[in-house]
Order: sequence, then C-alpha cells, then structure tokens
Amino acid sequence: MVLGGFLDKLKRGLSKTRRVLSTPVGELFRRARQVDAAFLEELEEILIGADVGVETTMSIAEDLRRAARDTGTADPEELYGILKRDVESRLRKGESDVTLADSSPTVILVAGVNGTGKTTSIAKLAAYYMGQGKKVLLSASDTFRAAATEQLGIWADRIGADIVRHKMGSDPAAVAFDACEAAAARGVDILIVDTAGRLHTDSNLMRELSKIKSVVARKIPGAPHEVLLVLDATAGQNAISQARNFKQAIEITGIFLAKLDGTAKGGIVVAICDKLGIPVKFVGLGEGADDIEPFDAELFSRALFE
Ligand SMILES: Nc1nc2c(ncn2[C@@H]2O[C@H](COP(=O)(O)OP(=O)(O)O)[C@@H](O)[C@H]2O)c(=O)[nH]1
Ligand SMILES: [Mg+2]
Repeated sequence: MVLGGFLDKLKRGLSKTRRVLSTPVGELFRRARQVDAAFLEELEEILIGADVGVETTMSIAEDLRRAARDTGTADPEELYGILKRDVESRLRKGESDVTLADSSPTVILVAGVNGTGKTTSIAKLAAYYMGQGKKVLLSASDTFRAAATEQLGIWADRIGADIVRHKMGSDPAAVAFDACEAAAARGVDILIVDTAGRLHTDSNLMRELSKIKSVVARKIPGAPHEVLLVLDATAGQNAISQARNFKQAIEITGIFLAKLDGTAKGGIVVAICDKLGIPVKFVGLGEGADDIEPFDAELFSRALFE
C-alpha cells in the first residue's frame, strides 16, 4: 500500500471515530452558567448513556466535585478542562504500544467470544502490518467450526497473507505448532494465531487457549508477545464481563476493540480502560481490512468531548 493511501484511510478512520465518540458533554458545558448539583446530574446521565458505565461515571463526577471544591470554582470552562484531563488520564491507563519481538517472528495470539469480530480483526491486523512492509502468517487455530478456517482462508486470499490450516476438528495447538515452524522457516515477521471463541464448555475453551499458548512459547522464544482479546464495542458493559472471564484463564496483554462504528457508544472505551487495567491497542471501525486504527488516548478524549 502506498503511504499516501494509508494516510488517507487513517484520516477516514479518524473521522469515523469522531462520529461515534462524540458526546453532548461539550454542549452541556457550553450552555451552563455554573457547575452545580443539577449540572453534575445531567453530566452523569450523558456519560452513563454513552456507555461509560455507572462506576466510572460516578468516579469521574466525584473527581469533578472535588476539583470544584478544591479550587473553589463553579466556572464551566475551567471545570470542563479538568474533566477532559481526568478522562484523558483514564484513557492513558489503556495506552501502550504493541510489543514486537526483538528478533522475528512476533507472535500475536488472538482470543475472544464468537461473533465479536475476531477473524475480521485478525485480517485487519495482518493488513496493517503488511502495509508496513512486514511479512505476515496466519494460523487457523479455530478448528472447532469448518466455517472459521474457511473464513480466515478467504481473508488470507483477499489481503495476500500466508496461512497455515488443518482440517476441521484437528488439534488447534498442532496448527499453531506448524505455523510456528513455518514462520521460522519462511522468515515471517508477524504470526497471528486465530483461536476458537466457543467450545462445548468454557473450561475446555480456556484450557485450549492455555495449551496453544504453551506450544507457541516452546517453539518461539518470548512468544506469544501479545495476547489480544477482541471485544465487541456494541456489547457495552457485557464486553467488560467477557474480558474478566478471559483474564482469569489467560494473561491478556491488550484489547482489540472491534465494531466501534455503527451502533457502538464511545464511552465504552473509557469504561474498558478505566476498569480492566488492560490496554486497548487497536480499534476496529468497519468490516473492511483497512478499518483499523491504533488506539490513541489523546485523540480519543478529544473526540469524546470536543
Ligand atoms: N461494523 C463492524 N463490523 C465488524 C467489525 N469487525 C467485525 N465485524 C463483523 O462482525 C461479524 C463477526 O465477525 P467475525 O470476524 O466473523 O467474528 P468472530 O466470530 O469473532 O471471528 C462479521 O459480520 C464482521 O463483518 C467492525 O469493526 N465493524
Ligand atoms: Mg472467527
């Protein structure tokens, strides 16, 4: 992909983010005379309506109350600045770069419940790194459903990435094992491993994830360098409980927040960063391979409030 095209797409992605993220908070501050109890109540309503979540909303409002008390001001403009900085620092908790291996390949394990956007997000990640001139290999380790391997295969063809696949029902860790060997043999920079989002039981699923993880760790030093959990932004607060479940079974190093377009509400990003203690690394903004954007706390807080 030529650089100009890449920048254009990034810009288009950003304008989408802005549309989703924008809240009436700026408007509220602009028309207010002073920040009082009624104002704070309205602010809380907006934040909860934007999927920030009750706890995080209360904590943000409490910070604002305290700031008003400490500074002795009820001036909306001043307190608006304080609110923006407060939310930005909450988002910063969630900001960190993707860990790439010192010597290739970097292995990125991708987990998540079915339907959250896992396979699509993998295709986006692959296209993103291929756009940076990296050699990418996909491991079709969701062998639970035939359609899953097929779908990843279609994406691989579409974006021109290599893929390692076995037939349906085979051992997902064995696919990952072969993919690691292929990655080393072919000089691959980034190996991305798809996993099942549902098995017969949750405990099977979590055991399988751990098994894939340990196979990959044995084959490639330091791997997996990232374990990304794909969450569906339109799932709202449910996304947070999903993340908590996965976190119990496997160490998640980052979140890929998919579907932050359409019906998603931007406040979910604040809730995720604030409550999970897992950095958001990428967001998905549509169904195309280019609809991906690295997470940027400053940009997001601006998009939320300005
Ligand atoms: N609007 C939108 N749709 C998405 C996004 N990511 C994935 N999808 C759609 O969500 C559905 C499920 O995606 P898929 O990748 O198959 O999910 P998986 O079951 O977790 O692997 C598909 O229809 C995708 O096109 C996104 O960022 N935005
Ligand atoms: Mg899938």
